[in-house]
Amino acid sequence: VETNCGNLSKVKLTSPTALPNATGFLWNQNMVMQVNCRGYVNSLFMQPEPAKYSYAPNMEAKSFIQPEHSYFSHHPGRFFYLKDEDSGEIISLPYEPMRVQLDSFSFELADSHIAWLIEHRGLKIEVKVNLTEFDLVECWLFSVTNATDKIRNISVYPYFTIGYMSWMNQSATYNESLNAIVGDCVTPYQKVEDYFKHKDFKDKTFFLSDTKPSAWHANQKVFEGEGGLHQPTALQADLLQNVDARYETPVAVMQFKQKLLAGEQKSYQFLFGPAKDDAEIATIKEKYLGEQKLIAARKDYLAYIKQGKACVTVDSGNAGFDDFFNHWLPRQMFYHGDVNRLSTDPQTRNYIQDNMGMAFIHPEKTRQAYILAVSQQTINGAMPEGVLLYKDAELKYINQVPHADHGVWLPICLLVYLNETGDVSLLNELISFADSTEKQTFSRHIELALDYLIKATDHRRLSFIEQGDWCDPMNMVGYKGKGVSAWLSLATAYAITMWCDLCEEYNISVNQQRHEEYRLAAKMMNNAVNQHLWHDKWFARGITDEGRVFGTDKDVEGKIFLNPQSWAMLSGASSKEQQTKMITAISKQLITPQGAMMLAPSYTAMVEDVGRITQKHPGVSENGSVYNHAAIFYIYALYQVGQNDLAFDLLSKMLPSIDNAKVTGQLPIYVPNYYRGAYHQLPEQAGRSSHLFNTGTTSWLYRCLVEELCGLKGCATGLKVAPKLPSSMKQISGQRLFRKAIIDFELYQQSEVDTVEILLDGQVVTGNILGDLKAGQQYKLLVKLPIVEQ
Ligand code: CEZ
Repeated sequence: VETNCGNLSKVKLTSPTALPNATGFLWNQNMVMQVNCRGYVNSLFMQPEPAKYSYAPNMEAKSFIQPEHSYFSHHPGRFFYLKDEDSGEIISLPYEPMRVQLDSFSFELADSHIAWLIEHRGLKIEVKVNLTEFDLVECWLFSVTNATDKIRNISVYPYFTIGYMSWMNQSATYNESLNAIVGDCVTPYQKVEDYFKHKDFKDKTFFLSDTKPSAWHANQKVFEGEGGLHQPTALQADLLQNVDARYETPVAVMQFKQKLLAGEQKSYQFLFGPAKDDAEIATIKEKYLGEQKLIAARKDYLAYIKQGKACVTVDSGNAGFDDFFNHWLPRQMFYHGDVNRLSTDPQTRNYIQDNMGMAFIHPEKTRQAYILAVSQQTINGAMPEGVLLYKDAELKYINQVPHADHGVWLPICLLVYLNETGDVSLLNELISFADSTEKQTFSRHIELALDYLIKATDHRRLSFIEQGDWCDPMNMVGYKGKGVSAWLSLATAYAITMWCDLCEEYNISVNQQRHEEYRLAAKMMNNAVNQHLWHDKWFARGITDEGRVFGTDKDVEGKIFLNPQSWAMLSGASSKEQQTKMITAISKQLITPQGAMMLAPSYTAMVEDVGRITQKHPGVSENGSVYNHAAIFYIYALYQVGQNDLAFDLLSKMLPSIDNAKVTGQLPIYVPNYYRGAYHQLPEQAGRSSHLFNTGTTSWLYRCLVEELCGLKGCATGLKVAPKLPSSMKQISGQRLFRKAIIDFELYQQSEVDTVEILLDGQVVTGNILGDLKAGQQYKLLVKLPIVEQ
């Protein structure tokens, strides 16, 4: 694996077998594709619910993208068979399905395209794919150069999976006027009302080329024949037999017979995607087919991805670290904020946290999102399970399960928006409710959410958990209506405190008496957690419907959970002394080379008063993986209590890098939702990446970089300077965009100073707030920090 920094970052993998599951991803508002280094692809588009156009060979259940996705030989992919007509040798590119060892291989991930550079027996091949800014189409370019001094006769056969489209009706054939293979189907349904919903579906899959093929094939089984995908029977003939698929599984294969003179290059352009009808395919063809059009589309798509530039760039001297924070993390954060993980009903907590990240990129989007979220609150204060993003969207899957935590996120995440923008006008926006046209200010919406949370507590003032809190699958702790959550009680106390602090800091006019009551409520909840859930060295996770306290040393499995410890630090429930004990217990039981596990030991059998989480495989997802979302809460909490070295150490462990790629199996272009845990139970699998790039981690990780590590955090009166450099990082420089001012900064530890010294454009700053930064102006900030001893 290699990376190179600079304006256009690229990550390269030079073997198809070293990290066989390594992937990159491309997306736009309407589709996403995850591309595996060996040629497999997972892709979906929105119509407006997620749908497929390149299917697996069997009927798939609809679900979110799976962790540790498994690839198999007939897995959907985009492959190219290549026949040397002179020697008869056949290979497949980029690697699957034939798995022939290639002379050289490079899988390259850039901002807005994914490419392979391959050499084999004197042929140089480049395969490149990009998406467009809005349309539903993959743009592929396949170029082959004869690098020898002899004439070469070859056949190129793109093999694009259409797959098992439908049990009702499916077919595919070559359409001459479009110069495309077009698969067609009827999305299966049984209810008559679905007919009307499906009527306008894009039930066609097209594979279109700029070059007329010598022959084609659209029938997967016949193409493969007895040889299998490894050695397809159809490739034995001089020419493909132009075979349709009539209710057989469709595929898109074309053959291009080509003579290449010495040094000659030949390129083929292909367009692949879903469409409603031939007219739509023709429109896409008109828009994107042709060299100039492709170049223009690539440029626009790059410009779209570049909109994800965030507010900080850093130079720490560690190229991998810088590249990740300057490039890949903002890119991933932008994906979350801009397209909401391509869901039409994102879970409310995800929506709010993903949009917290957007405050570092396009805060006006955060503003809109937060207004939309509270407009779906009911007048009793309850926040919805998910936020519906279009008129006919419905709450589905996990959003039909009652979770008790949705009210805490807005008061917690709102501060980032205010800090980045200073825009207090948001708080006075008048917004209606899901079940009432009555309008209330944004502030009032937040307070109604807090009132609801405060009421949703038991006689001890602990928060009911219903069928889950932040932890989705902790569904049986309180399903009978009694069980309570330590984490949610702490999160509620934290949300209340954040809200009261924010109002004070930003001078928001409030009902004083109400705010005093809020402060008191937060204190009482913290006290209740201490009284009922502190167990000697750490906080328990909750009390079940049966009254059993769990997440303590008495348990054999699930003894200690990370979240209650982190959030006790945030909410102010824990004393210094307790914190020391918690940190020690976490270090002993939860820390692994990839970071902090979410709980330990992982459950190995169902616990009926805890729930579905205990049925997940040990070390996977919430059952004790290094679940990065939980790990970043801990890191953020450590920063709040001054544990800067420890925070940085764990943050470094979380970052995907070239060094840990062998263990994680992924490339350093996104932070995954988890690394396998159960470190002591299943050490062999520990550390493996989930390869899932959907995760609430991104915004918090970026927040830690900007507000904590660099300590360049907005506040009511300007930009607060309070870096938290660890002992191992003696300096960091970079550029911070803040309310449209540009600040070039250098932060370094220096033995001459024993207190922080701040210079702005050479002038000493008293206090640590840069008060009157002007939009459009560029500044030079120098911060000298006392040396932090190891
Ligand atoms: O989904 C995430 C949720 O999107 O799990 C987090 C939760 O806070 C996020 O909102 C922790 O539970 O079993 C399940 O239902 C899983 O919980 C998944 O839905 C989980 C996956 O990691 C999705 O990426």
